[in-house]
Amino acid sequence: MEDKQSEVILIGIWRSSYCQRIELALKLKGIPHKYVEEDLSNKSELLLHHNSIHKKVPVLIHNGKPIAESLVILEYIDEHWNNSPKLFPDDPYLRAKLRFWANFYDQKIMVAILPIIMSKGKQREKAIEEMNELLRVFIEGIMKDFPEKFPFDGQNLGLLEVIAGTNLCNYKAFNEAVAVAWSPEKTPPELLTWVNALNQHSLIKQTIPPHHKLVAAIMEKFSRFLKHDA
Ligand SMILES: N[C@@H](CCC(=O)N[C@@H](CS)C(=O)NCC(=O)O)C(=O)O
Repeated sequence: MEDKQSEVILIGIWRSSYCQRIELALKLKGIPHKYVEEDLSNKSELLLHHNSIHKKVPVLIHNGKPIAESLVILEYIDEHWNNSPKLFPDDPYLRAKLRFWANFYDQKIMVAILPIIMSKGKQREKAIEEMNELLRVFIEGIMKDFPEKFPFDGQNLGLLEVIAGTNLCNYKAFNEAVAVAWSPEKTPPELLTWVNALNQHSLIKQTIPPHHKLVAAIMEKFSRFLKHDA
């Protein structure tokens, strides 16, 4: 049981899906918390002090103790508040599989958007193809490893739904701001069905930013690369 003195602070930036995944996990578990919006162009003492190694958001501060790196934070949340909806299954093998696909998502898919944004012409086409291929590998892999999760019941969000939901549910904003970063027709249909169902989840709806606000933020952040697309 949580003690009355428990204090949870999330340092984040609103437009980051690394931060939205933590926000979503806290909401899912019903964990009261304070949210502090960071200014990455002028990093606060709070951030520099609590994540002196990477100096990145998100950072979760629980009773004064900082935890950095979103996947580490999600695991901490699930272990500390272990009585409410679980992000991880109990079975060690399934937990290992889940960590594998979560790492794949972060190490491959989360970073595959930058080569699309920063290139043009044939290079961009190639980067888009690579993104579609990574998404194909991801959806086919998780359908094989977690067949009981498909079709998605629209209710139970586990680790992968939290990670991919807060990222892929924003795909229309990326497509509008950047280029066609993900072409659903070029990936297995189950991926779009899954993402559309995730998009209907009330807590995901509450957590991801409004489409137009996100389009504007992406265009502003990457304006020097996107100018040549106009
Ligand atoms: N691996 C990190 C990535 C977090 C990350 O890249 N955060 C970005 C915002 S989306 C950041 O704080 N960037 C600041 C910087 O690079 O100086 C995680 O999972 O938490």
